[in-house]
Amino acid sequence: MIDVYYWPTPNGWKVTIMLEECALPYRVHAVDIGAGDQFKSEFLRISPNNRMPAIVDDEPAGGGAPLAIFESGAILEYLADKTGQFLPTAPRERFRVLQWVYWQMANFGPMMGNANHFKNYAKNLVDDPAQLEYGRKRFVGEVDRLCGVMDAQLSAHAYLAGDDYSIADMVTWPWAILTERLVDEEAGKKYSHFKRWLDEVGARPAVQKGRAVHKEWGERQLTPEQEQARRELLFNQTSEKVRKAREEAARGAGV
Ligand SMILES: N[C@@H](CCC(=O)N[C@@H](CS)C(=O)NCC(=O)O)C(=O)O
Repeated sequence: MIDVYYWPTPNGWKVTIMLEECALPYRVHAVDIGAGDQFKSEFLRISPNNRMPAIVDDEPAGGGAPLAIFESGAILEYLADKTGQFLPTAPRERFRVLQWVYWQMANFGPMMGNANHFKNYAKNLVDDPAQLEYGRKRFVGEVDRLCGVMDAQLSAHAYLAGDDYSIADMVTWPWAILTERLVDEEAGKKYSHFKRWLDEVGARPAVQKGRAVHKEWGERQLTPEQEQARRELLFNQTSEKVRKAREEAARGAGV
């Protein structure tokens, strides 16, 4: 059985989508990142970077003790190798997929996160919204560039890594579906191949199932005080703040 440490966000959906695609049995554990669960010591033993998703496989590929893995890209690569699906073994084909997985992990995901932060979140966190203009322009611009890169690739290929659906699509789609809502409402109109791919991948039953896992956790209405506490917790995480949050979580105080 695979234990999944999860909250319904794009990085979380990558893992549930892959598990659904592979029809692997799994058990979901909530990591409420707005309430500080990512700082609990039992979670940090699995995911030392205080980020979800993470998994623990108690019947790991290769045998032995239960295996814990954090970082969504590594998790999908592991599950692909374990099941022999969605990531070829021959070097040429394998790296055709992995280069797009790393592209997402190092580029599209972080740039989407930063663009969303500067465009939608940060205005409530600074005294002078004009301070945000440089960051907004830089990261919204990067998302636009990356959508163009994807669109060019998808104009020549059915999927990101070529003719076959792979873990590269699974790590990218959960962020890509948010582009219009969070960053650029024209993205679907500007990038027709990107839009075609978004719709095709989104029509897969496993993708729909994976994305729907505990959707209700993300839809809870927070009071303004809870929302303020969530922002305090999630943004400006210096090593000192993380140390304090760990201590509070260890005392069971919540954050
Ligand atoms: N590169 C990591 C990113 C994970 C990540 O940023 N997770 C966010 C939620 S989407 C999180 O756990 N945030 C908790 C926090 O910021 O303290 C991955 O893909 O697994």
